[in-house]
Amino acid sequence: MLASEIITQNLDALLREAPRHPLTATDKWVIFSDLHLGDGGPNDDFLPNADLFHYVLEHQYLRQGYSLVLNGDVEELQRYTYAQVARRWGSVYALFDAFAGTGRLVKIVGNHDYDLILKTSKASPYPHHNAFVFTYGAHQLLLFHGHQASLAYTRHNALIGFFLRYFAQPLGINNYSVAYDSRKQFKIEKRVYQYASRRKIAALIGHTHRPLFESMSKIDSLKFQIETLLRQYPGLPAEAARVVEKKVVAFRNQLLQANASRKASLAGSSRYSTDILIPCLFNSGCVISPGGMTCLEISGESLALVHYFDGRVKVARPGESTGPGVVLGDSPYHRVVIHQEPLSYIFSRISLLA
Ligand SMILES: [Mn+2]
Repeated sequence: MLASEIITQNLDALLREAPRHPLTATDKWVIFSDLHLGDGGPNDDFLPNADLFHYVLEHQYLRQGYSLVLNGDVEELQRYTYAQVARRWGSVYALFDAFAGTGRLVKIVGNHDYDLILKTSKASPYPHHNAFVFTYGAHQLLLFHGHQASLAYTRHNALIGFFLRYFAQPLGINNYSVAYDSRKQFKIEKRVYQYASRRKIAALIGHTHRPLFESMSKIDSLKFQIETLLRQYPGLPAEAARVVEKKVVAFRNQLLQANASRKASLAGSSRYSTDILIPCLFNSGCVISPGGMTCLEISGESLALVHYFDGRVKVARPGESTGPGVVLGDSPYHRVVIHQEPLSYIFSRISLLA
């Protein structure tokens, strides 16, 4: 069987077997992935953004009545035991407990925390899923971590528990995952994109650590917004024109910064096919970027890609910054909405274009 057929079967099974939740006007959800919680030591990828994550999850989401989806790679169990992670990050688990206690937590497994669903680590108190589906009328938004679109994992799937238990850990083989290599990222994104457009659904993943909105990277998204504004500009009354001018300049500066920080590589490209771009692929990014963290939000029947960062941290990669945004309370943390669209608009475009 062809690789693409195996992956299609895999993703069809996820779509068929996932728990479903119908979205309504009052639903408020936040989706985070790729926290990679470790033991708090110097190699713990979560540590640098731990305070940012804790603050935002508590103030911005728990207290404001959101439900939480954790879309995989929450625990870094390829390098640490669950007990080590739970011991160090009790304060984070206390927040997860608060969501779970009111029925507001959905936890999905990724490739780095896969053994939680195999029950090899019995300590985790939460149910674990391979995927989750939001329905919106007849439309479907499929949430899964994303590694299922890689054939390496597909081949391992049947044996993965056995492999982890009896070979990987005793031999000290921790990492058979994708490197964050842009060609591999692109391949996974492309497969999920092709699957979602063929099934006329929206797919929401993590795994590649690259935030995407409507199949577009941040660079594409900025270009798109500049174009949209320029189309509105001619014939605007003076006052509205000035608002648009300011926005275009701000987006233009962000775009120049973003372009300067990364070479024109696959990582900046949205071209999954030579045909029209279908707005069917979303990625929440990750919590462990040096430039802060990103997530996806559903509220008021809209979907938004949001970036949070610590204003005190001088970012090594300026392209990650997205403008000052809004400062949260008296914290050093900033919130920037990168892109937001109504669900009805997203789904009607998928239906019509795919
Ligand atoms: Mn992953």
